Amino acid sequence: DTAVYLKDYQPFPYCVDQVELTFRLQPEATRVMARLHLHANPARPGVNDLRLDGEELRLLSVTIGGRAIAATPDARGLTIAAADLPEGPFVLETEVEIAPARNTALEGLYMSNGMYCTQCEAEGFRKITYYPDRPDVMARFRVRIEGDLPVLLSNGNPLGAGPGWAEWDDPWPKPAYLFALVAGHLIAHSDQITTRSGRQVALNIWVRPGDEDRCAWGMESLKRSMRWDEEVYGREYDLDVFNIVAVDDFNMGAMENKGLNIFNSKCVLATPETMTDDEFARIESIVAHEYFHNWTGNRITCRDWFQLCLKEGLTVFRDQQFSGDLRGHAVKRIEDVLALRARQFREDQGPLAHPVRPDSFVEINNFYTATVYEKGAEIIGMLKRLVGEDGYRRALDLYFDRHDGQAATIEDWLAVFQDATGRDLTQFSRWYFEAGTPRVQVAEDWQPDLAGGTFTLTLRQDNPPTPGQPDKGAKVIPVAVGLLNPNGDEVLGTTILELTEAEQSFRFEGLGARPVASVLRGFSAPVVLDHPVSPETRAFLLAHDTDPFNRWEAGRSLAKEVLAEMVVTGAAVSRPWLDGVARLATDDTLDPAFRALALRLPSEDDLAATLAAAGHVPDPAAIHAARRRMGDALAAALGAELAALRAAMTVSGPFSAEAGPAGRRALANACLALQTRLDGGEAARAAFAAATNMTDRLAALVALIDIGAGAEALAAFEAEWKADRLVMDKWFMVQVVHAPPAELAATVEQLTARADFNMDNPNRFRAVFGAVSANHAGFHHADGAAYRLLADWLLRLDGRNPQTAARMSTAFETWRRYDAGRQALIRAELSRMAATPGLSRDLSEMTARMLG
Ligand code: HT7
Ligand code: ZN
Repeated sequence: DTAVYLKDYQPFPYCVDQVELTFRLQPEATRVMARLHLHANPARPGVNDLRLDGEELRLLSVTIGGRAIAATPDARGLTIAAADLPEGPFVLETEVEIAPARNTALEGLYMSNGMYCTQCEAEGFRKITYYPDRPDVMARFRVRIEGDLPVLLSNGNPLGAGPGWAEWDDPWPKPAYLFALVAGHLIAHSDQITTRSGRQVALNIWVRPGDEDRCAWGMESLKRSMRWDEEVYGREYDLDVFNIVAVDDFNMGAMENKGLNIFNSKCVLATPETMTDDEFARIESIVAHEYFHNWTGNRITCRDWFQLCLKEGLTVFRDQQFSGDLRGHAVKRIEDVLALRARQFREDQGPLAHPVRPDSFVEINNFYTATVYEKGAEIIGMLKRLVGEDGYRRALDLYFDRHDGQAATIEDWLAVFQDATGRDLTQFSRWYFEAGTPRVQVAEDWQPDLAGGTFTLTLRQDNPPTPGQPDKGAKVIPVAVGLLNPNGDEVLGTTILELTEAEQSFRFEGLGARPVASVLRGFSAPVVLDHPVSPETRAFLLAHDTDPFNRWEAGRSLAKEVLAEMVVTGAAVSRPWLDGVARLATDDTLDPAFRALALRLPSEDDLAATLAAAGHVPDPAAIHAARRRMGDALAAALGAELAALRAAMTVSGPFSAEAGPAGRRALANACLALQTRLDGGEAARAAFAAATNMTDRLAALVALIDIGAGAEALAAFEAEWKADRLVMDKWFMVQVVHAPPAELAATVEQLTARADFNMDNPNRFRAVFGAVSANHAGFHHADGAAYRLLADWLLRLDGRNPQTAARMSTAFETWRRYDAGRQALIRAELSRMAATPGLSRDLSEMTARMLG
């Protein structure tokens, strides 16, 4: 399969003014009639054939202006020779047959539990009908659905409906990837909202009967998102109806189809009994994310798929702002940075590293990555920091004014910032075009003098080589800095230092005494900070930093240093860390959610990355053992305070998923996990039995599994929830993530042999195999059993759902970190997958890139 290159972009030679689609739904033989109103595109003059994308379609007829055309499709589409096309505007009609019931790839039109649904981003529409399936071809869609089902939905506003049919009209021109259709026996949880200009909008969450009591949180989240976008970005909704549908079989979280968002049921359905606080928060942010796409993605879309970060980076940035506004910015920032480091840094530092705006791909589905999404959002955060609140607002207003209705590029995006603020962004644009995580080294110098002393911070940046990009120039890196005096008072409030050269020094005068520097406050740039300071200074910042992110970060850095020392030299857990974290955890003046985060130990994968970056070969078993020792020491240090803390965090009254009570539960459950290491599971057993919500119940279950005492609780959990797919996914997942390393492969074999393990359901597959690699010591067990098992299952899945198989193959992306033995084992699995006949384009691109 050949690569597609950004440099080869050309506008499509034809414009589609209007599309009329008729669907006659049948599981094995759905008919799709398409009428396309076309005219030549003046932006691409000349004599041009008309090339339509189309895959896995049975072509029944093609006509132009009512006249039949003899056109023979190939495996990827249909070409109509220029000679067969009239001079002026013309109408092309096609009829095809497809089989949604046999579509296990969940791309195009497919069936999930008897319901028809679609997934067209990125290139799924070509599995529905012949069409120029590219985002810069925007057209108005009118859709007629015929089928023996009570609910028939598509994009836009309803035009009319009767028994067995419905028609929809979307007044907003859109690319085909935003097309959607849903048909089934569905029930709506309905509400409404009036936009600030007075438009009445009907809101529906459509679910399978029985799930209607799980929609209230999703609906609340939707209404909050709609209000927030009006208030913060001045963006209003633009149709009479906004539909959300929950689907059980779905490759990702959700999809922003115009006026008809489709959600993985896991990402929208929630009750306190079935979903944890983290899942409630996730639902809130995904509902917001998909809603925000209505402006950043739908009204303004991407010219081509290389520009994916234009909509995804911006929409992630917006959903992060929204969640911060609702739930508190400090805790949200820490959570976002944890996720960024766990997924994006890992990607950026390995063989799959790619620029936020890539310049080539084989399979675009492989580029829905943490780099495009999360690093894309970080770049916007840096832009905002550099141009300020007002500059950002002016730039965004200009973006919406200038590009509404268009398919835009990153150059357009940067131009609105330049035009709105006057700032030259030429050097800044490297963030989009160059891969890799910059490393910023910090050196301090203090010169006492009569004027009160001079403190100098010297910052040095290194931009490491990444695949295809050996040399890189200096980036613009906003480094937020604050200075504290020895009493912990701030002597310099947060100030942005702009690092634009390989090395720069910044001087601060008249401070009186040597200050303590708090560097990269708020994680002001997505870089690895190398700021060598003593454990005492870290402990000081953990106790006193006025920037909450850096206060947490001080504890985190200290924990990593201590853990690394424990792994490498077998040292004991250090006192400054234990005392500092214990003090923070018991400080009632602090937000419980923040305290819970301070108690969380660095993950084993994170530690492996840290050790590898420091030139060590990480030993997964030693890391696992050291981390357990560290948890035990923390439990012992807090001792009897754990029970008292839990009691103080009791939440009374009816369940609420808001940040306040969720934070209290988070701290209580962090304490329960530690307590369980001391009391043999007594408190956790009681907590499991008494729990009235899934957060507390799952926390108690995990605490018990972690000490090898989970059997009884697992059986009780299964007995209670065996009929509930979403809850049982958690039951599968916790057993794999928390399996003792040597038992991981056997645990997976036993779980996958069960009748309720269904590999065609991505949630269930991910519950088991996503958890395999999350169990770091088990996945990297020296016998290689887990590597083999995962590769076997990825190969099986690849034949049915290549997109999910390829995405999950990233479990292997860190393979070069490990010792020669493990490297050989993983290389063998990657090579075996790569050499498998009939491997999908998706998985073959991923294995090739990982093998380098
Ligand atoms: N824009 C969507 C990305 C997407 C997707 C979603 C579901 C299934 C397959 C998909 N391929 C691409 C989701 C989002 O970022 O909002
Ligand atoms: Zn998105």
